[in-house]
Amino acid sequence: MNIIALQKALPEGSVALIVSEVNRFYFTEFEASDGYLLVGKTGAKFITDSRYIEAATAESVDCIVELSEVGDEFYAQLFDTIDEFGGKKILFEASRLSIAEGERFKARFKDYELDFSATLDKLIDEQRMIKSEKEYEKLLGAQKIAEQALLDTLPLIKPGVKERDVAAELDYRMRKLGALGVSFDTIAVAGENSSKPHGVPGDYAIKNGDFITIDYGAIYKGYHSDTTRTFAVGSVSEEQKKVYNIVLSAQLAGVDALKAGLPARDADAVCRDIIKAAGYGEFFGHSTGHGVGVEIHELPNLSSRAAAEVILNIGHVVTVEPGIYLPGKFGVRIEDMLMITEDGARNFCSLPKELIVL
Ligand SMILES: [Mn+2]
Repeated sequence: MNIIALQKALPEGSVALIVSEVNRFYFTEFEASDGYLLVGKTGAKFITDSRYIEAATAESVDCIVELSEVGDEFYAQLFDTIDEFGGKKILFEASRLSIAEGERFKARFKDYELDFSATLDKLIDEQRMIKSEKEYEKLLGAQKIAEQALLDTLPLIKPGVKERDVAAELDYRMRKLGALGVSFDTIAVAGENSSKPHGVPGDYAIKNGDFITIDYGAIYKGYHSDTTRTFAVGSVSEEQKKVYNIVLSAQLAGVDALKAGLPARDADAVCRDIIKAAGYGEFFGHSTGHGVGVEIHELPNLSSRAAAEVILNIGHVVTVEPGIYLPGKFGVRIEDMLMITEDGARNFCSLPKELIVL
């Protein structure tokens, strides 16, 4: 369906030449490190090499699959396809093409007009933001795996256990439960390390009275999940409780505010204003959330820097993840992933959010 939607949106006489791995996957639903996807108004062809041809032929959707020719014949193959699709202008993914690749295409594609502007990126980004029911199911599949893995890992978190062991357990369990991989390097940071929003799990052994923040996700059928929870271990101080509850109220308000028509920057402001009003504004440095899909970070961004025209729409999948980080002390972040629906937003995440003391 994704190829068909792009075909509808393409300007007459243009052919999109998609070379990035992520967008090839998005459109063909087939993962390969090599390939060229040509999409014109009247057809779509995925050209790939012998390592992938058998699987690509069986699994790619809405396009013809062809084995790539070698040498100069390869370019003849591209030109034949472009001509067949009536292409005069070739649109490239400007934001994903290297300058070297662009130069290579310029040298070869003498008889066509080449468009390295943002035209194609805009079409693709607009489309990728709106998730279908099928994509929703894949994202939910990723989330379910991630949640089960965390629930299975929690009993192992206790004083003396190292951050890296928590991260490794979580990754292992996600794989065992069917994840193709992890969404990004799992963050499991405890004690003072938890004040670093994207800290790296190391040899630090968890102590009684620590917070541990776990930010992680699973990849399922090419789609990512993204969740963060902060837990207390053994005991919790009044200051920890206070900060946790400020983040929690900001996160709940952010989740509650999500709806079609809301400017992305306003979604950020809902969370930020609560943290500011509580006196912790300077300790919440990152943006409130981001889109998720075939990439862990995609559009739209829930950010104070988002343009006023960025408006949440039905089908957008975004995270809401405010945090407070007190250097040398501790940090708290709570993150859910949600899809904007006709009547608000559907939360992928069903993990509890109230402060849990492990
Ligand atoms: Mn995130």
